[in-house]
Amino acid sequence: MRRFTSVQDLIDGPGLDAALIDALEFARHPWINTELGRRKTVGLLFMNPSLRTRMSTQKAATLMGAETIILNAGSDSWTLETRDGVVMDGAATEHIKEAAGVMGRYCDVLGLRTFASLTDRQADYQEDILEKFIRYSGVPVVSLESATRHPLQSFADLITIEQMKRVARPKVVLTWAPHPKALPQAVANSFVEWMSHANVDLVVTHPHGYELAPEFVGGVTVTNDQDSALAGADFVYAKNWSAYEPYGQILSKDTSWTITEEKMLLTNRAQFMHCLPARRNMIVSDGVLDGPHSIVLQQAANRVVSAQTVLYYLLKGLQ
Ligand code: AN0
Ligand code: CP
Repeated sequence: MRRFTSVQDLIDGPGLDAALIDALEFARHPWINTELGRRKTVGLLFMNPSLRTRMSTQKAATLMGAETIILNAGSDSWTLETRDGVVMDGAATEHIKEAAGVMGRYCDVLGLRTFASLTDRQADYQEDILEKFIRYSGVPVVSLESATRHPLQSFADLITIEQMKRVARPKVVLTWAPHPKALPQAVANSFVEWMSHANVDLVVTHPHGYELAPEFVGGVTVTNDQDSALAGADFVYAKNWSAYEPYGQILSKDTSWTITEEKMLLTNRAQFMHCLPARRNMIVSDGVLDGPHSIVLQQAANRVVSAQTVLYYLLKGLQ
């Protein structure tokens, strides 16, 4: 495998079923393959904040025996220009072209976090920055959340559902929930994309106006009635996202969409999921997040597993 930017890279590489089997094996035995990354360097470039992605990917690299170098663009490295052909007379000091090229000289595998601008939909949905980073670095790249997807998160979510499901084909509900700031669609897009390839019944629910991009939700069951979506759910995955049209806008902060204990009573004793960070009592009530059906920490733990499995394939590809 030469890159990991969406579920398609696993489908075209080892296959999704094989990747899930390998992931479950890494979850049980994290230290079984510490030689593959020996004398290899994994570089991680963050253009946005992170807790889980940063720590779990570093830990995953350590489990594979690799060194890591982590840079936060704009704070511990230079601010980066990403547009082509511009006169760099503004805040940005270095172009992503050189920055990626230089990092590719130091590192065998690179990770990049680059959130959606939420202003230029075309650039975001073409994955302009991620694609430039891939092109100019010359080494295998793993997405640490790009403008339209968060595949390491979705892979961890799939692993978690596989570990926790009580029926062969669970009902999984992705529900929009309110948030005070405009957030990307990446986590939701990606979750839908991965669940569409999984053995689950997926239902997406959101208020009017929060329709996700057609290339992600085409063929998926979508309803604006949250209560009917929650009926019989085995997993409830809450997430906020801003509108796709008008792009990046907040259309609602309606807290009747917050996941509460009352809402969870509509489900089939569903397990609660969120990628974190989560705003308490906006996205989800304290009672649900602190309650016995919350599996958010297991999801976070599985971020190590998804990153380890992906690094395993990328490092194998270097041999
Ligand atoms: C980001 C998002 O929604 O894409 C990262 C989630 C993993 N969340 C926030 O910025 C709060
Ligand atoms: N879930 C997730 O990606 O968290 P961070 O933004 O903290 O990395």
